Amino acid sequence: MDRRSFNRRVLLGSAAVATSLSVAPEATSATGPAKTAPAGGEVRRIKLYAEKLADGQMGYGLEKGKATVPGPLIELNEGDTLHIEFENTMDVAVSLHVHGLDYEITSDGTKLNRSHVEPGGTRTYTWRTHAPGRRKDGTWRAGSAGYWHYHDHVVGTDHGTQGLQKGLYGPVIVRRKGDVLPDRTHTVVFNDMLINNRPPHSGPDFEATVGDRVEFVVITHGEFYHTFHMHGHRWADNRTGMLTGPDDPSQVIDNKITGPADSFGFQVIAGEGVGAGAWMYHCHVQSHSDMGMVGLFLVKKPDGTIPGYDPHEHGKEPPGGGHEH
Ligand SMILES: [Cu+2]
Repeated sequence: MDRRSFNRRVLLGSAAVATSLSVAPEATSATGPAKTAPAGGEVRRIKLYAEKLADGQMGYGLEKGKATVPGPLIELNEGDTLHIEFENTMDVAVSLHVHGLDYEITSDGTKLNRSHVEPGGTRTYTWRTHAPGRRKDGTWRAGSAGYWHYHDHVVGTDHGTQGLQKGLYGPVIVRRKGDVLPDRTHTVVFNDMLINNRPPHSGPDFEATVGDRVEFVVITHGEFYHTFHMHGHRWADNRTGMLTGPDDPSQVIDNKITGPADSFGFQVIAGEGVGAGAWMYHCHVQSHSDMGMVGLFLVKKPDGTIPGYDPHEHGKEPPGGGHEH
């Protein structure tokens, strides 16, 4: 991925998924060779802001005044280094703590080692990634590739408990050279009894057209264990969520237990073998789904219609944002 396409992905961040409405049928990836991730090794730099939102929540954003919950998707390729110029625009101390990546203790994002940011302050956090390889002692060292996440570790308590409750979290994807790239990526965060800090029974809903290659990043925060289930679609329970071939022993699933700070991801071909429809995804702990931990994967026909689905009947707001590729 060259620098320009990286910037497009990161900077588009939470740009509305509305462009998917105009995706031509021939642009769907399942009909041609899949695009794949290049080798990493680049040094990149972004700005990130922590902000209070109008509704009392808190979010991370790539531009001032544009913070979102979840925060922006940050994508890297194994071998990349990312310098994040982080600014705290809030009146409480905050931090940035990442899972899965390499960072020195000065980028830990905790008060324990003074790597947080006081109100009005700035700090550069540096995240590094590496490809897998053999150590000198002969053992195998895992690469950084995976579905990871970042979050505050300071607001409310020394573990960022209140910051997490208020929305200071976001997704990180590290790709390995050759990993299949999706058409777009959506983030689902089970945070206590909410999804993406939205009111119960209000999604978020995600739109696609039959044949689109859609990636989901699923993260859990808070106090509870959940089970993520998606109707009509399945994935492999491994690093990428995709089988590497006919002999890949990974189990294929459509339901996965996930606890606080867990993260996983997968790609589906929207409507593959099942067609268009308003496909539910939800926590499968029955009381949790009954209390509103449910959203829709709205898979449209090429003509834009969804059989059997009337949005007004469901009293739905427009679908939530996504990260277009
Ligand atoms: Cu649940």
